[in-house]
Order: sequence, then structure tokens, then C-alpha cells
Amino acid sequence: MSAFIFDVDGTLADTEDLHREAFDEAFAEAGLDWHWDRPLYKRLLAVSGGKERLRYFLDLSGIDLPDADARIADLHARKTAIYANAVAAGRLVLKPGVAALIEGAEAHGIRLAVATTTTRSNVDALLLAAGIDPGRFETMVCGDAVPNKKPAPDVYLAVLDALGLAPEACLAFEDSWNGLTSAKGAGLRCVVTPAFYTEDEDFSAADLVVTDLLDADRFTALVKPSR
Ligand code: XBP
Ligand code: MG
Repeated sequence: MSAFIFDVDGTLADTEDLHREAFDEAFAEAGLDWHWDRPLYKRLLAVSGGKERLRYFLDLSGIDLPDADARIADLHARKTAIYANAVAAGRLVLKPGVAALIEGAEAHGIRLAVATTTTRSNVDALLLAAGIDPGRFETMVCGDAVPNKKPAPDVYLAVLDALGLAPEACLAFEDSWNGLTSAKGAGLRCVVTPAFYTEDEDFSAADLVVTDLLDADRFTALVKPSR
């Protein structure tokens, strides 16, 4: 038995600029004059998790937001809705090779899972917009389901536990240093396809760094050596 465990943002699709736009729209709707441009967002991406990223922004900017926990939760909920609507409207496409890799894995009997920091509804919106039934992934561990987000290994350890598999039987797919570090902390082998915001990060710990996920056989062979 073997499994592929997929990160979502930056790996299944290059999503982060749409997350950034959704944050900005939520700020504007709430009457806040905050603007997250690309250089700032790149810096903020050091912190995974949208709510945690918002808090990091407040700390960096020296903003003392009254009732911060509740305001962050409200802003993030609105941002999530804005993002999911944009995804459902077709604003994103899967990265090259992703759909065929999912098909190829299933054809080889390789089990599918998701290990992500993002919110579950964002994952469903992305897969459904791409015509992929989320139910094809037998396990999804998302967002707040674990106490510590990437680069902590918690999310991958939770997926391995749910699958009942040892890390040696699985292959993780990531796009960022945070994600790679999380996967490696759980003892997994990891393929990295860098994304728009992560291409200059340190991937020296990766087992393989590729520009795309085309040629599914290259990856299935890593968990299913041909006899
Ligand atoms: C990426 C993240 C997320 C997204 C935004 O997760 O760190 O926080 O940027 O999504 P991954 P939320 O690469 O692990 O998929 O606002 O829902 O957190
Ligand atoms: Mg990612």
C-alpha cells in the first residue's frame, strides 16, 4: 500500500495571489485601509495559515486592533468566502500535470490524501472547479485540524495516522520551504514544484525538485517500483 499526500496552495494550483486579493477585498469591505501588495504578501507568507498571517501583519505593522481575535476570525471568514467564490467562478486552474497525476495514481492503486494549512472549503472549491470529486482523496487534514501549522510536522503526521501508513510508503508533494520542512519532519520523501511566491526558497532538503508534475510515471515509480 502506498499514498500520495498533496499540499494544496502552490502545489495543486498557484493560489496565493488570489488569496492575497481576497484578503485585500475583505479589508476594503470592512473599511480598513490595509493593502497587501505582492512584496508584502511574500514576506507575510513566512507564516502559514490565514488567521496567523493576519496576526503577523498586525505585529509587523504595530497595529493594535481592539478585540483582535474576533476581528481576525471575522475578516478571515469573509476572505474565505470571497476566495471560494472566485475559485468557483473559474479564477484558478490546476498546475500542469496535477489532474493526470491524480488519474495515474488511482490507476496504480496509490491512495490519495491532502495535507494543507488552508481551509477545507477552499480545497473543495478548487477541486470541484477543476471537475475533481474531493471524495477521491480518502483523507484531508486541513487548516485548524492540527494545533501547529506548517512548518510543524503535525498535519503530515495526522494524515499518516489516518491512512495507517508509515512515511516510507508515501510521497509528499509541496511547493514551499514551510511545507517541505513539515513533510520532512514527519519522515516523508518530498517532491517540490516551486510556485510563484516560493521559487527562490531553499529546497535543498527535497528528494526531487521539478518545474511541473507532468510525466506521472516518474512519481508513481517512487512509491511503486516496476517489477
Ligand atoms: C497555504 C497557507 C494558507 C493559505 C491561505 O497552505 O499557508 O494559509 O495561504 O489559506 P498550504 P487560509 O500551502 O499548506 O496549502 O486563509 O485558509 O489559511
Ligand atoms: Mg503550499
